[in-house]
Amino acid sequence: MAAPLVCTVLPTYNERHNIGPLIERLLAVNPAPYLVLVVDDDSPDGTAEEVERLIAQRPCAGLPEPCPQQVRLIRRRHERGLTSAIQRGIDEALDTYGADIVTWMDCDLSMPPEDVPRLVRAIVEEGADVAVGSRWIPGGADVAHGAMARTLSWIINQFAMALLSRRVHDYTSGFMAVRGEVLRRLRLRGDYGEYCIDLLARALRGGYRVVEVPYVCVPRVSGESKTGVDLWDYLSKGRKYVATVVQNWRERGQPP
Ligand SMILES: Nc1nc2c(ncn2[C@@H]2O[C@H](COP(=O)(O)OP(=O)(O)OP(=O)(O)O)[C@@H](O)[C@H]2O)c(=O)[nH]1
Ligand SMILES: [Mg+2]
Repeated sequence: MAAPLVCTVLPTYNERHNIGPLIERLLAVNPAPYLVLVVDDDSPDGTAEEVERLIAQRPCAGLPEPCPQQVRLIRRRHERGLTSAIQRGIDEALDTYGADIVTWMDCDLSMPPEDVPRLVRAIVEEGADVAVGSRWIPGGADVAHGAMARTLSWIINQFAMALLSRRVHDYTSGFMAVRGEVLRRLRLRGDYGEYCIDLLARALRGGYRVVEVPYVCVPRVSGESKTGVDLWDYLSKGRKYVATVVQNWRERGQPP
């Protein structure tokens, strides 16, 4: 059987200093056929220009044959938002490139790119439909965030486990690999991190095999967090997370 085409979607807003090292590290560990799709929302810091520079330096830039490892940029000029950016990348990966597996992650280098092949292996070798990076199972950890953020994450995950399923311990991970056919059926819902709770809940409800892969979340290398640093930022995002858990609990028994 031919090797599956794996595509990593990278949603970016102001990640100029992180995006180059992230792409290089991804290309170093993911065997061909492999595609990186950056979805940038017209970042004022020049993230898109940085990606264009990198693409121009690629060994197969300008050649008619497609690269076995490609890097592509989608630049959204009039749209913003994490969930819609990831969905845009997923659509492009499936419809334009025919990806078999789509992965995505934050671009702040908090999620080690070297762990992407482990997520992919969970699908290819262990038969998972959805592989999710987890900080809250043995081997995983969060050394990036302070006590307040970790406590809020623990509370929301306990709540999600109590109402939805204990098969997942990190509902707010955002570090995932998913089979293309699952993503053709389940489109992302939400604005920010709540899409992850929602997708995992619906995948479980739909009978898909969800596997957790431990990973260690490390501090952002450069630039600023979009979630925020104070309690108010966390609570206003947390409200949506709680609402998403409750919505999925209400939808239990319904098709995903
Ligand atoms: N395209 C796009 N990407 C976004 C947008 N908002 C955030 N991102 C990206 O989404 C990822 C997560 O953002 P972060 O700033 O790391 O926020 P976070 O992971 O929720 O918060 P921290 O835990 O503090 O890192 C990063 O790759 C951002 O660049 C957006 O509106 N559009
Ligand atoms: Mg982050």
